[in-house]
Amino acid sequence: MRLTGSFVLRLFSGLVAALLISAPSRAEDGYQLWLRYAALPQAEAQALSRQAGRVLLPPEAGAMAQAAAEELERGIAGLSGRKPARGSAWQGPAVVLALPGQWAALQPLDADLKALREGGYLLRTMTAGGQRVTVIGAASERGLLYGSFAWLRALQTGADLARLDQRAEPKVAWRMLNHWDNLDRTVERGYAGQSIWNWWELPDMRSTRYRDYARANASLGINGVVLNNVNSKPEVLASSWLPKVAAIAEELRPYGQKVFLSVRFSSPKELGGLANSDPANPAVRAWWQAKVDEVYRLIPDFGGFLVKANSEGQPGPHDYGRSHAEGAAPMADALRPHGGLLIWRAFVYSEADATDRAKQAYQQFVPWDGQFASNVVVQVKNGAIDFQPREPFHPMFGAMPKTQLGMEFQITKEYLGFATHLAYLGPMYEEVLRADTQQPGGTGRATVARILDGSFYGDGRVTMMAGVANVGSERNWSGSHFDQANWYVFGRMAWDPELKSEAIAREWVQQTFSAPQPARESIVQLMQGSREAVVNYMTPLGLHHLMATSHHYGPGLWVSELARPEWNPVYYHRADKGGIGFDRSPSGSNAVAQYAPAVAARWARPATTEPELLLWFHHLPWDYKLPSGQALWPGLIAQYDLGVRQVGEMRARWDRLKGVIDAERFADVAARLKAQEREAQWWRDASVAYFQSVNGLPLPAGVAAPALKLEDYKARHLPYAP
Ligand code: GCV
Repeated sequence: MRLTGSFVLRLFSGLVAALLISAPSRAEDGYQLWLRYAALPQAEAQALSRQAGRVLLPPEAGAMAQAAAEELERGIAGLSGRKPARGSAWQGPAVVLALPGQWAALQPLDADLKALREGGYLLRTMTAGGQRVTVIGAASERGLLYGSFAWLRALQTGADLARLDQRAEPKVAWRMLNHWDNLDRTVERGYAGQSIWNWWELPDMRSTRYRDYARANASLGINGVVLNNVNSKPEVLASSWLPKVAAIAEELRPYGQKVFLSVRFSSPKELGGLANSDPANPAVRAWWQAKVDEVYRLIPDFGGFLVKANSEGQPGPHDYGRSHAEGAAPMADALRPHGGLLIWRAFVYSEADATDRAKQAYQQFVPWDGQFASNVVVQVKNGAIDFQPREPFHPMFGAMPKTQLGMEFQITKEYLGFATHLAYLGPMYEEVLRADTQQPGGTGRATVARILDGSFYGDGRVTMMAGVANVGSERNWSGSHFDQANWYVFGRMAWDPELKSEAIAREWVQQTFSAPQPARESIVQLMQGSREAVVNYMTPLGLHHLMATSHHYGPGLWVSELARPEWNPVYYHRADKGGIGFDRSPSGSNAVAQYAPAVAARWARPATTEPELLLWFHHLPWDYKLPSGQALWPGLIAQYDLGVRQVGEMRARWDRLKGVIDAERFADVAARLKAQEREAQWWRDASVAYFQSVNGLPLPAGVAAPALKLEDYKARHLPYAP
């Protein structure tokens, strides 16, 4: 037999492919996130390499299309075992990256492609120009990037590739991560090691993690990254610092992400040496303009600023007797000519104001509806207190129809057990997004999701959803493997706030674990119940902010001596001999009045308030009858016990996956669940012991006494908690 060169080549690549497909999977340390591209079963892998043997992109493709093609190559190689060839000639089965007018054979698609919104894409398997091709089409290169990731996701989540026909567009314009990363590389509320940004070594040294981080973000459609902590330092705007920012911008740019900076309101005075930072001072306005111009000279596609003002000791316009809208104006005006965005946070409460903290942001912002400039988005936390395991939706949503409001979720779990406890936040985000504010001013249902994506108002406003990042320099990025799912679900819901958390969990699991279907489904169920378990063992029935001082890890229900009333858990639970809960009904702080009338009426009465929010809105006697028929005291303990049991069930579920999940990740998750079970019991016991010390009631029959005395729980301190 004569061996021709091409025969040898085919034999060789066939062998390599077979080896790749049958090779044991590499060690699973979590670095690859959901972009593992683990080998498909053999038949599917072969079908894929037949269908996707080539990736076609036009020769003049720019950086984002190149990044898309590289990802396709990486993904196809991993999934099928064979790296596709790159080309621009129309021949053979191929995956084609297509913009309008680029491929003669795809001309009939041009109108559809042009109609896609920025970032939108179309995935279609079809015959064109005599070839069977998979088209990833868009109106711009950004859509090609997102479409490529979406196609790779479809490959791994059971889509019928032979008949693929999907079209998707982002519903929210700005899908952002907010890093609370400090310039010294510490991270406020970060549980995944040091900051990913190695500021000291920038701009010269650039970690390869920057690109991998950008790839992960792009796979979700995230298009904006605030690099630094909202508790900002003026130095971030120093001329000597900006080249570092520019270097990161360069790394993220091919993956479609713009960089933003958190800036300190008092920068004109502190960095610029001006007499003050009063927004009405013409010198202050000029300073902001000059600084912004300087930033854009270095970073022409710079995104804009994020500002925390007059909150928790940060300077702000109130220092000069001005409103937030007045305070925002100089920065907004400076950014506008460059197309920059100013994101102004509504997380404000004052040390000098005795009003219920839950009411303060609304009071400071709603009267100024319509006063913010067109390039300002007011960023509102999901609830009116602070990223609690459960909060009712923030009353500002729907209450400022003439202002662009954006969402701020927290991905890092400051109040939900850090990276130690497993809590999938999808159900929490979904609960908030689907809440119906019942506010007027638009058409259709006024859900938080529709207010955020602008469809309720239908006026083309700027829309935005931000998540406080949980990314750090730990090998697995998020501190724990399951916390990756929170980054993932945030990004997917920012793309489309109406997606369902369970479906997102399912697709994350499919990409993250190579396990048989029943095992994967078991993980999905574990995830879906996990946040409710945390609510039950930490803050059931609408209780909130009962965590230990400053680090917020573990119970601190008894804390009452901190300088500001609203820093103390006793401020929130208000437990005494007579009852428990914060009365926000008309007989109390009347925070309910900040909601639309129908919602306010529902939450004004205990009988019509959902049990999950009962003690958020009402102070009730210990013998108050819950809808379950139980009195409040035994009912509350039952919730704590349920939470502990739920974690036990999560742990047992995980333990059954031994041998099915790769050993490295199995062991890490198992260790965390063990700690979580112990700490759920700690929460339950400390809470029961404390409340019993206040109400003097006996434990209901059959209820286990706390393991230790209240004093022992009080004595437990965690001086080095992150
Ligand atoms: C960045 C909470 C956190 C703070 C955080 C603040 C904010 O209070 O505990 O660490 O500061 O929220 O969102 O500004």
